[in-house]
Amino acid sequence: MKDLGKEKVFNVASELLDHNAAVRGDKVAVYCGEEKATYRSVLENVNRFANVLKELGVKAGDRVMIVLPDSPMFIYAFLGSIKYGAWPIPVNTMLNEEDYRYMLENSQAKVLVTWSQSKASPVRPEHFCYKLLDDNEFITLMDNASTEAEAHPAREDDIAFWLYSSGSTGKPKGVPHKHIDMIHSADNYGTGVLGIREDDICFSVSKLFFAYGLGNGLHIPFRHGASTVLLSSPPSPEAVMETVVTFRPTIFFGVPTQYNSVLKRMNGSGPDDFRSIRLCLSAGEALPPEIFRKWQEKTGLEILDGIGSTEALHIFISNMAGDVRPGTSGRVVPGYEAKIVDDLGNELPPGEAGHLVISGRSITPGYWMRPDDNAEKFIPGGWFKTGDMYTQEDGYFTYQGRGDDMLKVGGIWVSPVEIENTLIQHDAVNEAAVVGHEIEGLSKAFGYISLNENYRDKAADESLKDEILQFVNGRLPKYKSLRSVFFIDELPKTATGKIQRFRLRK
Ligand code: 3UK
Repeated sequence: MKDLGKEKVFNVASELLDHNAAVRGDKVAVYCGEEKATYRSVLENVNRFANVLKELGVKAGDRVMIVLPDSPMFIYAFLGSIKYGAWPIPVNTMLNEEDYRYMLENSQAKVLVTWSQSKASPVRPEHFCYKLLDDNEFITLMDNASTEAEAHPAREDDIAFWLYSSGSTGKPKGVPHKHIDMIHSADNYGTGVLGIREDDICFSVSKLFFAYGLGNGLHIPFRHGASTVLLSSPPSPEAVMETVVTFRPTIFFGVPTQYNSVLKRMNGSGPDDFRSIRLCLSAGEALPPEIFRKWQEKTGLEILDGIGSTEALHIFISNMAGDVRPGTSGRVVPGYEAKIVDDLGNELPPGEAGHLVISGRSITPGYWMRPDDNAEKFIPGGWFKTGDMYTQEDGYFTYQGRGDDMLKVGGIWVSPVEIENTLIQHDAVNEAAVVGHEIEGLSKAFGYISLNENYRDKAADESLKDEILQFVNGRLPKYKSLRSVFFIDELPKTATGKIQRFRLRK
């Protein structure tokens, strides 16, 4: 049966901007340092960006990779690409050249928007046409472009943008999202959990290149005519506190590690600094009850923990204001369904741990060119397997751990394999396995190492441990750094020779 509603022209960039520009054009949509952008000027700059793509000969469906700090330009490039019908792909700004090369190749991006000093900037794959640098002639192109543009006549279920998500093989997977996905998550979570209103000011410590940050800092506030505060610099606790005091946000989003580091710097400051905030949200990894308690003690505010994913675009299970069960991820967000199943897909009774599967309209139609992953993760009947183990009681869902070996550190996926591969580059290292252990309730990466023959007598040597730590941490981005290493005689393995990381976790 044909759903005529879905045949309607629907471009989410227009959906998020046209009405706002018409009814609240002079309202500040984006605060960023000294810069303020009204809804009207956001629309104009989004149109300029769309026109720049047109001038470059970019076609609808071409990929536009965005490696930019949180800034108004990020939003112009992102929504401008969508308006034009190209597919923007915001990517983590903290990666190294090789990561960018992989994603540029994998996505066959035609355009890269970044700045000259970024590690993405030197990459030049063959297919690639244009590099737009936020610190040179690109600015002139923007200045000279028209402030009016026609929206690409997309449909609700057409692809609008991609994100990248790390997989268990360690190679990031392209996650396409549809035009309607942003509206769906902004309505479900924005209304159902945040109760967001026009006069709210959102501040997301998590950056826009995460699905979490993108919703918090862009499509949720824009969908509801609210405002967003962007912090371009890395979110040190000092910068976070200063941003809160300067811009007086009403809704505050972070991952548990960020709450923890703000808590540790909060000496002297107290409820007063946070008095503008009416809601605090957390996602990315489970929020330890201890952090919930300390935060409430210091600020008087509850933190609402919720689980989301890149594939679902945003949060699908969450605690609600006035109904928090610390240590749980809360209840299903209206608009989604969730159940816990055994290995065969049978639903389990309350209290039993199993695989969390979800359904809802904002879920990706499938990974880009990953048929095996798609076959594994998308279950007939419209269910998506999150890869997480959960229990459920009285409708409250509790996280039990990952079904695979990926680590979440600071809310970001870290592949053990990548760190292991760096570890074994050290002369002393024979084999290595990396697992997460909890420190004060938060997951950190630890390395287990068997030493090469000629280093075996150094097994008790603390300075060798330090040397290896410095070696590996100096070669990887900071968020992938190891907390410490342990020497063991031999790594636990299966009969087929696969490292059994779960045995080291215990
Ligand atoms: C884990 C959690 C326990 C879980 C995300 C909010 O984190 C996000 O997306 P990712 O694709 O990772 C998804 C995975 O992260 N996770 C996330 N939140 C929680 N585990 N408690 C939580 N509250 O393993 C999940 O499968 O990076 C979070 C909104 C959008 C997002 N993309």
